[in-house]
Amino acid sequence: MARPEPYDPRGREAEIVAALAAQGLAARGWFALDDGEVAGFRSALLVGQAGASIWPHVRRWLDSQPADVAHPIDQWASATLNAVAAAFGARAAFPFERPYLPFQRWAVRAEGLRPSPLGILMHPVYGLWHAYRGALLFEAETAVEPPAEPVHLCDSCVGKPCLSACPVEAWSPGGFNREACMGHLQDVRGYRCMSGGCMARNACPEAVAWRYPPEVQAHHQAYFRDGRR
Ligand code: B12
Ligand code: SF4
Ligand code: SF4
Repeated sequence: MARPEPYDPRGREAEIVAALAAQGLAARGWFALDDGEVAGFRSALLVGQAGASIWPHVRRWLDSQPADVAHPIDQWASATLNAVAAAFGARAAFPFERPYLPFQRWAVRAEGLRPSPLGILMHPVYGLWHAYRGALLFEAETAVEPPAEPVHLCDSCVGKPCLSACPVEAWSPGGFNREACMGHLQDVRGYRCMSGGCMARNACPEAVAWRYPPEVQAHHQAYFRDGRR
């Protein structure tokens, strides 16, 4: 099939956004790619989920797959975003691909977000309850305005309860102590974190309506504990 000529992707923005939304995905913001940042590409659209918006789509997709899908969310994202990319002459890039692409830095550029004390970027609407599922890379440049700096909810948070809710104090200003967290999750005492999700993340009083449902959090925790993601 003939390769489409590079075109300004924002000219088709409404179509791209609609194609993503049909799969529970949100266009999170455009950013310019610096020279050679990803060879051959000049602009990109960051793609993510708001709350658990992708979950019904992942479940439906899984119903048509063999029982032993190793990484359900990543494989669904790959199938879904590669199809959208093909329809728009783009290339899809993913947060799980190695070497890792700097998705959080891209989010800072595209959305102006700042990190919470947990390291997870804090969104003014979705709080800690969002994630990046990929980016659509385009060959042509497009006009990109710097993102308006959103309110950083952590600035006005009294007491910062996220920092004191972890039973093994895995979070500190020095970063995330992955070993302490894993040790707890692998112990029977980690039952609450395994079934209902990370207690530190759930201690955040912001964006409660966007919190992932317990079964979604349990899914993520099981993959996290088993080192599968
Ligand atoms: C490896 C990895 C981990 C490792 C190590 C994390 C680490 N801090 O080094 C482990 C397994 C411990 C982990 C845990 C978690 N992770 Co993680 N992880 C990644 C992954 C796949 C690669 C990170 C990386 O090395 N990137 C490459 C470097 C070059 O890019 P970078 O943007 O500069 O990455 C750096 C920043 O993320 C930086 N960082 C952290 N916070 C901030 C904030 C700002 C403003 C900046 C500039 C940088 C920064 O640390 C990274 C390493 O230096 C990313 C996806 C991705 N491709 O980025 C997800 C990602 C960062 N993780 C994510 C999440 C949600 C988690 C968990 C909550 C668990 C989970 N799976 O739900 C925990 C949180 C623990 C924590 N605070 O670190 C999300 C964050 C979403 C968000 N809202 O910000 C990401 C973006 C995945 C996604 N699909 O959305 N993770
Ligand atoms: S509890 Fe407070 S400081 Fe922690 S992530 Fe939520 S808003 Fe930010
Ligand atoms: S999952 Fe549990 S042990 Fe791990 S950081 Fe969160 S609260 Fe702490």
